[in-house]
Amino acid sequence: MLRQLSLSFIALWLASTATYTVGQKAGSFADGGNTLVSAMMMFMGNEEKMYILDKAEGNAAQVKGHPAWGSVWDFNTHQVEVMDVRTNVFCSSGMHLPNGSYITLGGNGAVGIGGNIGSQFDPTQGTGAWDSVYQDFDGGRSIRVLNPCRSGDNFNDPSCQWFDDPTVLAMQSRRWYSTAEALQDGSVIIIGGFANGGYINRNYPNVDPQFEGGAAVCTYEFFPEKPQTPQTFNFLVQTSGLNAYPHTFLMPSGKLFVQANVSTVLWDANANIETPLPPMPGNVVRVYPASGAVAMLPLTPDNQYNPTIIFCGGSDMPDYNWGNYSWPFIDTWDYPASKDCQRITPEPTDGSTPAYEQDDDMLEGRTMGQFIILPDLTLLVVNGGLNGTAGYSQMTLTTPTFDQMPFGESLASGPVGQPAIYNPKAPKGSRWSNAGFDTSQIARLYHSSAMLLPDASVLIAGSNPNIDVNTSTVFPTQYQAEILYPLYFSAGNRPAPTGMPSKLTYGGNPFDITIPSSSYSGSSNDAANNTMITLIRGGFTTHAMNMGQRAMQLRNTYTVQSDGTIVLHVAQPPPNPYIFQPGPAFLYVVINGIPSNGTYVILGNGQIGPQPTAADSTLPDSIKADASASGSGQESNSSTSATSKTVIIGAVVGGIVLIGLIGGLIGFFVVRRKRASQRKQPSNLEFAMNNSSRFGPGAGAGGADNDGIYQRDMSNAGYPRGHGTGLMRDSDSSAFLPLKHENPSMAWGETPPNLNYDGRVSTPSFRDSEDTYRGPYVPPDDPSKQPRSYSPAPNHRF
Ligand SMILES: [Cu+2]
Repeated sequence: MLRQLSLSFIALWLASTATYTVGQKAGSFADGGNTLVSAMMMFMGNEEKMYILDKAEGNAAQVKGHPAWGSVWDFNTHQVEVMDVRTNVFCSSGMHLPNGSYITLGGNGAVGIGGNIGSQFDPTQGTGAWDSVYQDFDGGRSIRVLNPCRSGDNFNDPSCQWFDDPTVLAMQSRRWYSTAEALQDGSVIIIGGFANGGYINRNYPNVDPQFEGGAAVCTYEFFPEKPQTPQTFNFLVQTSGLNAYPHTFLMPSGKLFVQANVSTVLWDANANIETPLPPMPGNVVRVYPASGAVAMLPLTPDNQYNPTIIFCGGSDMPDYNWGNYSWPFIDTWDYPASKDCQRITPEPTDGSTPAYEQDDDMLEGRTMGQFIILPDLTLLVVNGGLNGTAGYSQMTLTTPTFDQMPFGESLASGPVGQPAIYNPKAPKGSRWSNAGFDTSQIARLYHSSAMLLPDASVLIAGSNPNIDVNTSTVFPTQYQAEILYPLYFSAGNRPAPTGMPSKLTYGGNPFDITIPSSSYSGSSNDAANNTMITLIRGGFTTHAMNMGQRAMQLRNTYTVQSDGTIVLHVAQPPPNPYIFQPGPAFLYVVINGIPSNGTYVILGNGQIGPQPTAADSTLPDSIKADASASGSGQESNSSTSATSKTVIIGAVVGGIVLIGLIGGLIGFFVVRRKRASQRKQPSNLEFAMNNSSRFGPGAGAGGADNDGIYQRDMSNAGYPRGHGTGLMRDSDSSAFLPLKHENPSMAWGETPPNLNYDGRVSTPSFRDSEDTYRGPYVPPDDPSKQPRSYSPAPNHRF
């Protein structure tokens, strides 16, 4: 009786504490919750928190008395909280730092209702300084810093919030649609963009490709700031117009592979020397707003860790059709997106000349398709549309009034709801498959995003091809997130490794990971042979890109014990930080194609600067057991029904008691990253695919290393512009804390600021800078094509 009582009590408690139930059916989409802001940008800050950013717009969710454009999503509970972001982060770039913090770079000027220029205009910047309704500040030069926190942290503490104050920390140039790429020392190069924007980065005819009257930014700079002023990157001049968000990847040599428009280059950014590579076959444009899916293929021992870049989809619209800052010159939504895929190995190890190689076509054309590298080293493509391009507009050259626009402001049509898998190791002709994937009913077009989750599922969110929040148009502002479960979720058990490290080094001593026999099935020797240890960095996602996304297979050998336990001997990453830049990633063990949950790790010493390296790990020989050893795990998920697998993930309502208890145990942490450096799972713990309890509240607390504060030291470096460089110090696992500017009068308060950009005081005599670089395009030979109802496009239009 007592037992019955307590069981029913437990059942009741479970029922009352379940925040949601999901079926983790392989290939399916499940509810991911409401992101409160439309997820234009996302990054996974640690094993718990996904940080989400939107443009400043009229979201219903409020923070500090204004619409929110930042939020944080909890992986365990799917609960979302708004976060205050001060500047307009609209179409910024972003990157991790070596200590696990993230920065977002640039954005747009302040806007108000309807995307109009903010109520306070800054003529020195030609854009809104602040808006009295949305209360956003100009984000054009912002460097926003976030130190990811965990559930046990106090999110009200400033160290868990966005640092966003360009009077303290800012880029040298305004940049919108810039690209960020991490360098081998953990610093970040920031490339290109618009000063003020539009559909594409040019006037037409394009007589001023370098400056476009002040709208184009064909330069690059660094974070932390270098003393030199931003230098011109000639490639951006050559690719003028279609050079926003240039696809950029650090190569093992230290050069950067950059692709924009239909051109490709290898670039030594230190010397600013370019080596041209072949043009893109078929003139397929891959950068925004063609927005092909682009990724670096996984780095593996088989390919000697030598990068190959893959480009899929985008658009082969002729050059004229792309139009200008104001709009495209054709009705893009009628133009089929490309299905073409090309690969290139920019630095062939055999000394051959780099060349694009035709790869298998995608199963359908996609613009705004996005590659997500999965832990099993296949590539998922999600989101996007069959036709058209990214961007949005209220007209085109050929559709001159908004009421004639068939898809509202969207310049794309035909959302593709079915994911597909690209297997880079499969023989040519068989690399693509969408078998087993459901089709989402949510259109994910412009300003959608996707990111790998620690449990190897994928969060898919966002979509808003609209100038402001619009929930009634054909492709509305989307707040509904989904979780996509890749096909390996059909497995009955997942590898449940113990001994996963929290830090990795460049070369040095190998480490052991233990796999209990209960977490796999079949022959132990075969399983050991069919094991990969993969390091996955999801990066910073926006605009169908994942800046910084990178995947690497670590070398390993194994010892199989007679009871089926597999001990993996794992090499550290190769001793070359150019191959996989320092910073955060998730470490997975993949057995027979089934990934474990990911463990959050930091590669490198956590500091910006030269990374310590040691000799490449030497591994012991593999030792097999006799043939009878086998795993005792379930072979496959006995039930694949979405409804029969009811899972309790997280426990928020009734679990508050539990969380409180954990909180009491771990104490009150203010500025701290807690990582389970010695996180160990009980060896008999089974991880069914639907078991996410590993990442339950406070999971990171055990064995937390209480590292020091990672902060900017403003006293140790020159500050030529009153902001910028600082030395990073201390360990990898603590907060990045930008210090306030020495002059407190320059810090921004809650009220409209006294804006002072490097001493340039606003004088309201300058006309709207729009007029200086943007006007209606009048084809010289056909005046009748002039749009009928042109009004200067505000700089936030796209
Ligand atoms: Cu955008």
